[in-house]
Amino acid sequence: MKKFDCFITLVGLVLGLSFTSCDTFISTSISDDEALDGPIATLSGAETGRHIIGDEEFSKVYSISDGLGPIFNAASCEACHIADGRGHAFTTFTRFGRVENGVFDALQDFGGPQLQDKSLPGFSAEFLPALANVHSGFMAPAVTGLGYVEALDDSTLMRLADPEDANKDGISGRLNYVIPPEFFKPGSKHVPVNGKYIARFGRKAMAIDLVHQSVNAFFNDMGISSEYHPQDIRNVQSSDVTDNANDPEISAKVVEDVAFYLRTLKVPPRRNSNDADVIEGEKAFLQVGCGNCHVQTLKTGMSAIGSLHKVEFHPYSDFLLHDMGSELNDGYTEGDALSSEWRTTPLWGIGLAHVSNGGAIAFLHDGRAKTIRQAIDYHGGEAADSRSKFKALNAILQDKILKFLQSL
Ligand code: HEC
Ligand code: HEC
Ligand SMILES: [Ca+2]
Ligand SMILES: [Ca+2]
Ligand SMILES: [Ca+2]
Repeated sequence: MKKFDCFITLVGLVLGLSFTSCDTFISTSISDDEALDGPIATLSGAETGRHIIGDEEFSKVYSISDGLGPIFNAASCEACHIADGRGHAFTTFTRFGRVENGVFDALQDFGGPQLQDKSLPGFSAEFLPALANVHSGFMAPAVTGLGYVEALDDSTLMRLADPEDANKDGISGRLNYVIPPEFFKPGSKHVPVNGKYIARFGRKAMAIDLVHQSVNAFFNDMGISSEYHPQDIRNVQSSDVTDNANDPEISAKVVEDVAFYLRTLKVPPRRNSNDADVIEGEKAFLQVGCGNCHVQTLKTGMSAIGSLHKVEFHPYSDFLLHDMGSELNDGYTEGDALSSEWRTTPLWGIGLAHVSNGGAIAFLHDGRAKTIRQAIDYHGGEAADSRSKFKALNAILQDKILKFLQSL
């Protein structure tokens, strides 16, 4: 994506937010070794071609006649996943629900769980219903390297999980098993348990694969029905009907091309990995236990894409749910995840956050942390011990850990 596309995306983003150009968010000169977007270098010609087609779909700004809305959060994927990087405070959306006697209700009859707070002219947007007593902000995560994550075998994730903390290191790590959508096609890497499948995408790990995630994103974030999800969105809080665009608004191929684009995005390029401070910083990172969740190296299983077939990669995540303690417990939840549980955010690319965010970088699921140090401060629950150990280090070693993270 070029800066020009980004400008269009932001202008198209939301009626009312057109005052700004992409320069606010993307530094003016991004060299290739700093860019988050771009295909895996070793793709075949045909794969690269399809990646480019998917890229166009990912940045396409949907209009009324394309089927946008009638309620939505933004008009393109790229509006939130700017330059394939992390999102922004102003594209963060809200999900809500109600907790009563300890039981969570996603309030589906009242527009839950996702608040589509924008609408086409002539339609009403959703509001947070009075019944909702819990809500969480969701900021878009970076989408780099996701094909490697998708290519992990379920058995790898199952091996990492330790729900009962059998090894007594204070860290459990759980999987979210979800009922698959009708269109889900299980492959050999998937191991169903009682008809449910391990989900690995999303901040609470609710999507099984990239098609699943993309179908949900088109529908919930943009109000776009697809051959995978032919029924369009409508505001159930009102008597509004759905939009005038014929359903399905996009074909299965568009969804698959977008998923293919995500699948074939390169991993964020590392910088300064031979720097002595960075090397020492990583040692200290592992010593204080960050690496127990932010796992350095994983290996993919079988993949139809040669570049993703049985290769090692370094996401600095185990893609499991962890209890992060009371400060990160918003009361809101999804699937089997507890409200205090979040999926370990991969740390690859974190040092390139400025590329997609400009000066105002935000961390954690809702962007509440403005610096990496603040993000660490919010770690509690299973990560409390690791955070204490980090804070007990002298300032020089702490800085080396931060320098290491900046190299990712
Ligand atoms: C309004 C902002 C917004 C729009 C538009 C949007 N996303 Fe997202 N995206 C998010 C947020 C927030 C999350 C985290 C959601 C969650 O945890 O369930 C997310 C998560 C994802 C993930 C999972 C990443 C991971 O690490 O697990 C993928 C993949 C993704 N989006 C793809 C897309 C695609 C494809 C589109 C367009 C069809 C799209 N998104 C549109 C905000 C957005
Ligand atoms: C028990 C597992 C666990 C341990 C141990 C852990 N983390 Fe995390 N980390 C997480 C989870 C889960 C999140 C996402 C929390 C959220 O979004 O609310 C996260 C988020 C982060 C983020 C924010 C990433 C982003 O892009 O928003 C940073 C930075 C981070 N961790 C660094 C560290 C460091 C440094 C250590 C060691 C001092 C550490 N973590 C130890 C689980 C862990
Ligand atoms: Ca629509
Ligand atoms: Ca809604
Ligand atoms: Ca429609």
